[in-house]
Amino acid sequence: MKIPAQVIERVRRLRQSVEHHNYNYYALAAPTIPDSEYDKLFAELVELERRYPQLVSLDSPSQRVGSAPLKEFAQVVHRIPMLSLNNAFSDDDIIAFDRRVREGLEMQDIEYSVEPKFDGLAISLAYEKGQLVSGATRGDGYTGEDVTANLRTVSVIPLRLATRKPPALLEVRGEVLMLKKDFEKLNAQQREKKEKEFANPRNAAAGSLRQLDSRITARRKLSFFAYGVGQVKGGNLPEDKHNKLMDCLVSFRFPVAPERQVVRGVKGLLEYYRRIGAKRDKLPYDIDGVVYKVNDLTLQNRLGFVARAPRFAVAHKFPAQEELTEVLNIEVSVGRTGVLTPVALLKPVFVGGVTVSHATLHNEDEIRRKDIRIGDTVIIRRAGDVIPEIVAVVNDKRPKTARKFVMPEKCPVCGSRVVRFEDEAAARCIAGLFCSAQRKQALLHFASRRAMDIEGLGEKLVDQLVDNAVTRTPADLYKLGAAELADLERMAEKSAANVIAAIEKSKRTTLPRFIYALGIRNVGEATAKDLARYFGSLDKLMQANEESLQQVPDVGPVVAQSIVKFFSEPHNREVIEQLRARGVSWQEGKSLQLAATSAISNKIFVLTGTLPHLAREEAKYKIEALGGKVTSSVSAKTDYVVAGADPGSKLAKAQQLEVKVLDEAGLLKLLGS
Ligand code: D41
Repeated sequence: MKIPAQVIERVRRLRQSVEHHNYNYYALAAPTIPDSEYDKLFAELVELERRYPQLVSLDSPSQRVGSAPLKEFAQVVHRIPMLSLNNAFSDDDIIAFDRRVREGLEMQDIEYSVEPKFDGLAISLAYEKGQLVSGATRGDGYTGEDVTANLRTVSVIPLRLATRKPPALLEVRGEVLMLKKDFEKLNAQQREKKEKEFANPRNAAAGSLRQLDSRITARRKLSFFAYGVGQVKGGNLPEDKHNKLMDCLVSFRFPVAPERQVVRGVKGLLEYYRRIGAKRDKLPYDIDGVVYKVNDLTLQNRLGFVARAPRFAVAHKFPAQEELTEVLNIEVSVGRTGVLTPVALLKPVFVGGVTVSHATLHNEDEIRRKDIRIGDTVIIRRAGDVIPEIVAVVNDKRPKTARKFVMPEKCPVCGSRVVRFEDEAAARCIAGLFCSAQRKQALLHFASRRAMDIEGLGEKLVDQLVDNAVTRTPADLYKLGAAELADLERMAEKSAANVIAAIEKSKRTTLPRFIYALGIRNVGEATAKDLARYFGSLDKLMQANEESLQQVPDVGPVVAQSIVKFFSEPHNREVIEQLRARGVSWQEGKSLQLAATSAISNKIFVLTGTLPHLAREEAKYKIEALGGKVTSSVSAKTDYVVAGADPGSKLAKAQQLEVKVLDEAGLLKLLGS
């Protein structure tokens, strides 16, 4: 059957297009079309190849689907050994490396090619006359395993070099890895299938590459970056500079680290290290350092090797973000709402730049899912500013004495019953404010900056107040005397006086802050604001039933129920009564029914400078109570700028943008009071 010329052309185009999008996705981590579009192109290619089987060729992207499983991997001897890299951990190590290079070459100011160090698996790819013929793992550097079938499924590895004059033989070396987002997706799938999750992208890549059934590898999304060449015969590859050699690989359509660069001297090296280090968490792949190579290939040869590593290159490692340590115990901490959170007590370990001795385990299900036991050796990770977490257990290191964790049936703090509701992952102590742990947390929350803002009332002080039975409820704070405080351990007279002053100052507050400070379950700062704005007064809020509560924007049945439950508790009503009796007060507003029709509803205000009578918070509250919004910077969208004394640049900006400017009197007039 004769194949129409358009079909041949279309197939050629489709193959090019599919490879192009593979490259964008895996090498640049910047896809330019949605996955669904890619799938359509791929399906069309497969369909044309099904209709015209003569067109199928081994280098079509449709052939990257894997083949029948192998019994075992064959051994491959690397004709040129795949060397290892020496590691360096400090600036001094790098200064010494550069000195050795300069002394070895009797030269100054060396040019280096620098690149990220991918945390993947080193492999070697052999191309004969431009066709991929074999691929192998690094193994011990001298012999590896033949994983050709698996590597053919990695969509970003060229099956054919993009050149008309390919070398007779070209061996390309690089790292196979899994992008962070593909790792997350794979683990989500594993979770769904109730199969074991991978500890990190590197393990996932290793597990995928070492499959005897390449059809499994094909389903895992692997990526690849080239970092060098091995054997070369023929062709005219650049022979002078490493960076030019890499440019040539790019022209053959190999992915090469987009972050690579050429720098000079030790200063250039260290600057690069800091720059990449700062970007590390944002990169689409895991890296564990950077690699520096003398850029001149002739100079590389002159420097040669020591033992199994080149003198011309070094890996400058980042502080490890993952370390092994032991779980000494699993303790339980009680939070403000009574939730019992298991916390792993760890043998202290230095990871990601800090010493870690605790890791939260979230809840029982999480412990069961990861099968973490007391005595286990675990992988602990700390990435960026994220709270340290246990990634996985090292199963072969589990001692016989390892013990499973059991959630206590009694609260470890107050001894009350612990319950776990069916629809919740959390176990809770049911004692509420009778539990001293919950009382402490409730007090800390009450005093926190965004609630009543009592400066100086921190964890240590609250612990003492509660443990010595000086303070049981937030209302008790307002009858504290300086003498009582000064009696406490480590409390100087001066700081006692400061805390008393801060408590006094907090009496004058706003309704949203007060509602938030109560610590009603499911009522955060934003909900507290909405409630205050809607009801205008605490009494109205306290009287509201579930139905009227759900009239408030963003308040659903769960939140409404928590609120009703909170205010129906006699103890809570009593504490609120005492707080008011002891002088806690705020300006009440009108309810939203009025605000909806007010002149300022949805108008945008910016406050600047000091107003003669109103505190900033009060002015803000009054505006918001009538449905206005207060933002912090002046733009063309601003309706009013309210300016007091020493207004600063916001006033100038308002005048420049011709935004209406009000003084305090003007504001009050507008608000109708
Ligand atoms: O990204 C890497 N992991 C990486 C590894 C890299 N960027 N460059 C490397 N360069 C070399 C030399 C200088 C020996 C050609 C390497 C490795 N080697 C390497 N990877 C695993 C063992 C050695």
